[in-house]
Amino acid sequence: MFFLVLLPLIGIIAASSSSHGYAPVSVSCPGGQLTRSSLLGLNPDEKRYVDQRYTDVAKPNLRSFLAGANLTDFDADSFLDQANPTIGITFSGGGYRAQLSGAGQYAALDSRTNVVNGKGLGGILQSASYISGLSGGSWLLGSLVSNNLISIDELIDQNTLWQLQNSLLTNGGDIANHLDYWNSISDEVEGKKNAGFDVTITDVYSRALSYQLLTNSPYDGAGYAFSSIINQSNFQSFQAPYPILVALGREPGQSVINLNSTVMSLTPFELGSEDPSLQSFVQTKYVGTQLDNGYSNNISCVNGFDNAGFFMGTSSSLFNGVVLTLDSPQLPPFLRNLINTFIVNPFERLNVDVSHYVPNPFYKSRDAKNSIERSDSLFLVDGGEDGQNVPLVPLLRRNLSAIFAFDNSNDHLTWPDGTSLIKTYERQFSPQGKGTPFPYVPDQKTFRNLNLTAKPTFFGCDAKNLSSLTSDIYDVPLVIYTANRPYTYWSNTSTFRLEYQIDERNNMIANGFAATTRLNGTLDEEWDACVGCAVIRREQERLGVEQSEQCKQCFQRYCWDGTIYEGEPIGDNFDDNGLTVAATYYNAQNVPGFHNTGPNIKRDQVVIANQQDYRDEA
Ligand SMILES: *[C@@H]1O[C@H](CO)[C@@H](O)[C@H](O)[C@H]1NC(C)=O
Ligand SMILES: *[C@@H]1O[C@H](CO)[C@@H](O)[C@H](O)[C@H]1NC(C)=O
Ligand SMILES: *[C@@H]1O[C@H](CO)[C@@H](O)[C@H](O)[C@H]1NC(C)=O
Ligand SMILES: *[C@@H]1O[C@H](CO)[C@@H](O)[C@H](O)[C@H]1NC(C)=O
Ligand SMILES: *[C@@H]1O[C@H](CO)[C@@H](O)[C@H](O)[C@H]1NC(C)=O
Ligand SMILES: *[C@@H]1O[C@H](CO)[C@@H](O)[C@H](O)[C@H]1NC(C)=O
Ligand SMILES: *[C@@H]1O[C@H](CO)[C@@H](O)[C@H](O)[C@H]1NC(C)=O
Ligand SMILES: *[C@@H]1O[C@H](CO)[C@@H](O)[C@H](O)[C@H]1NC(C)=O
Ligand SMILES: CC(=O)N[C@H]1CO[C@H](CO)[C@@H](O)[C@@H]1O
Repeated sequence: MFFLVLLPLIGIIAASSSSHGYAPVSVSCPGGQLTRSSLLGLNPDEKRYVDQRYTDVAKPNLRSFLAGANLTDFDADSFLDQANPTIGITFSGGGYRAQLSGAGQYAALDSRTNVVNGKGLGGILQSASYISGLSGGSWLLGSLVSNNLISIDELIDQNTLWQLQNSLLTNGGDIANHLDYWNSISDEVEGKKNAGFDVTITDVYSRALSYQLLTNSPYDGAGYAFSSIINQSNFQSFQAPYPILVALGREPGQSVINLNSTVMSLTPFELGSEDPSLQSFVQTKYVGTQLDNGYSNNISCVNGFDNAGFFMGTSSSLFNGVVLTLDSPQLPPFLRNLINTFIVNPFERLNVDVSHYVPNPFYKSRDAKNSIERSDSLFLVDGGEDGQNVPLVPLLRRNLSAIFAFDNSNDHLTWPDGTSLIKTYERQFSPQGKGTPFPYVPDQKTFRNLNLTAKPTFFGCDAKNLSSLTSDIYDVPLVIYTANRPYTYWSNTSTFRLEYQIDERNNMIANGFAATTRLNGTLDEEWDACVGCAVIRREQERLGVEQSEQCKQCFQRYCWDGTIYEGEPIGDNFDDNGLTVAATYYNAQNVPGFHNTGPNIKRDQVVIANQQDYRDEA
């Protein structure tokens, strides 16, 4: 028995020394079934984490947010003694545009952000139970949680992560001058192959991504497992919302739309889907292990397949294609051959975005109920490919009171027009969407012409009006929708832009901050109170508590009231509601709150006022 355990270990040690730990390794199996049915409810480890976080961290932070939000005729303490409002935050895809806009949106919700002048929504991040992201949003979320939930201020100050002036592909130069970089990537991917695993373009691309997103860990995260984030101090002390990266199940040669997609959640504890096409989860740490009905019939199991960069690469696999532009004689032969396979083989080329999870953890030789369980391979693709570019579905399955939905999609001239929300709204009526009730939303024309992307908009403001969607109306979240919008910068940069100078990066972040804070609170000084009204709304309704006059007025300003726009298209109205004309960014130092420009500006760009000062005033 001893002998049997040692044999695989020897192979592994050889593989990992050349692959910097990117190759999965053999470990002894924990025993028992490593998969579980989602019909039994939430993963018990997740539930323990989220419950304890709620009591120790989220609720106390919500208490102080509400106490500081200047809500009139509302006693936060006595309300929270009887109610438990819960919050989710979700970030759309859209490449670096989404990552950077999302970073500003995240900073606006983070109480650690040093707000120099004015108001943010600091404390919402600390009050949230869940946070999800897909594609470019998964780069944001995956990078932050893999770095112990670093704040954006600190990330900018450290100056090691997100050095986007170095292109994703070349790491800041041409291939010939960066052979070390390419040799490392090649060795790492080859190491995984030598350990017996399928490798695809996702592996190459994931490693390249990691040199931007996981720079702080040895070999840029080559050995960093997504399951290991629970060992970080922030998770150990329940400071982090529970993170969910989103990808989709899709077999090569197939296509997905919102109505038939399998939405997969990639979390620190488990990976899988509640959707009827799977209804199963596997322990993240053991992905890569050969399983039959969740059992290993080998004494050794696999760890390390769940590389954090590989998970982010899976969620954003639409970008795999950019690697094909690298066909260069200077690349290491292993890499050149791998890339070449995808260039010359038309089928592979068409499916270049497919990430291989082989062996399929959900495989069942007996009693397979669906095509995923019948297949020996699991194929995952970019979470946005079904048009649901804001990863709401996993949050909808968790009955939150309010969800902050940040949409940095490219729907129209690289601005969002509500398409993602519409897809999620429609999906609830399909068999796959059962159990994901989502409030009514209008069509794209209404989003654009009634200014629903021009400022934050609330959907599902009145639970009673949701009764034709579900009988559990208080379990449907109120959605606080914030679309990318030019407040201080033309933030509609191309999805496939792979390089940003540091000042451009910071301007994108600052604009995301402005979009989330109503431009430093200048467009509505009651904005934080209105957000408070939205967060408490469902629990007030559940308890039959009347809204205050202030909250009613907030809802008149921010709720979509059911109107559908029937007139001629007006356009984007970038100057509406007094919102900044983006041209002012050229004069960014004159924009309220932005002490911008010049090479040395870091902190002040992102943040606007000393939140503590503001809190003390309140
Ligand atoms: C058990 O796992 C080891 C290491 O992964 C592998 O080499 C071996 O083939 C497996 N044995 C069986 C019976 O699957
Ligand atoms: C967390 O750390 C402990 C102690 O180092 C280790 O045994 C465990 O495997 C780690 N857990 C994960 C999921 O990485
Ligand atoms: C999903 O629907 C699309 C559009 O109807 C179709 O092309 C595709 O084959 C379907 N995929 C699956 C997996 O059913
Ligand atoms: C969410 O609510 C539905 C309907 O009330 C319930 O069936 C389900 O178990 C709840 N899920 C969670 C995670 O609380
Ligand atoms: C950005 O938005 C402006 C205004 O709608 C538009 O003119 C421009 O073409 C957009 N840029 C991109 C890259 O789509
Ligand atoms: C209220 O419900 C109706 C359907 O019963 C729907 O058409 C309308 O859009 C909803 N209004 C709002 C504001 O969600
Ligand atoms: C949308 O904004 C434009 C431009 O400011 C304004 O003219 C129009 O009245 C607004 N529409 C609504 C419904 O508020
Ligand atoms: C709090 O709200 C009141 C009434 O809306 C307003 O007069 C006051 O200036 C606000 N205080 C702060 C600190 O925003
Ligand atoms: C620089 C600047 O204009 N900051 C403003 C941000 O918002 C607060 C509150 O609305 C103002 O007091 C600051 O002057």
